[in-house]
Amino acid sequence: MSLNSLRVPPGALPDTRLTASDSALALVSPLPLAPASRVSREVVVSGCVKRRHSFDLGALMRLPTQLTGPLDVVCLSGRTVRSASEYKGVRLSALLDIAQLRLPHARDFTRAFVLAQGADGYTVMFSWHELYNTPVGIGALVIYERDGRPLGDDEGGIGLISTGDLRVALRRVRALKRLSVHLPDPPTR
Ligand SMILES: Nc1nc2c(c(=O)[nH]1)N[C@H]1C(S)=C(S)[C@@H](COP(=O)(O)O)O[C@H]1N2
Ligand SMILES: [Mo]
Repeated sequence: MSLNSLRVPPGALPDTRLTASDSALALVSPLPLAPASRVSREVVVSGCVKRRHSFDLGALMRLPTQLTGPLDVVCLSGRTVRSASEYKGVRLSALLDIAQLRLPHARDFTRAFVLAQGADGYTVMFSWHELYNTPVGIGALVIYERDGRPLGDDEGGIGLISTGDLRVALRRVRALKRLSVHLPDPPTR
């Protein structure tokens, strides 16, 4: 299936971010404060993990860093949202390793997946296999710096990126708040 055949219908594109209540708020709020729904200073790892874990900026910076190198952030439409020379962060799998997956039965991992959610509810999925068994996992990063500067409130603070994706903008989650590990029931016959 080609990327184009995967395109969602016009109007369903996740490009529009201002909700009606956000714009109403903008009218009454004279200060350019970043609303809580648009910025993250902490990521919580929850779900099927042994220890629910919270990582703030300091905790992320103490972990082994990964750099992306030059990167075009391209949306589903093909539009380049931005070009960055470098993002800095830590591997998503490193955070999961610290929280430790709680998967009771042998081979449960083969169907486990992780949902990564932004402060506005925007959610993307990674399978265990993508993260631990394909090159995608190497480039799936929780990021906190772009081009040598901390990700500002206007960029959502702590975020997520997946450099191995064809259209990087989609799993570039701004204001990453939560990583939840899930184990679906296997289908029954
Ligand atoms: N939290 C969050 N992240 C998101 C989105 C969103 O709606 N919410 N939209 C995605 C899409 S479709 C695009 S094109 C890019 C836009 O990137 P930008 O915010 O750097 O312009 O953010 C991606 N990450
Ligand atoms: Mo987009």
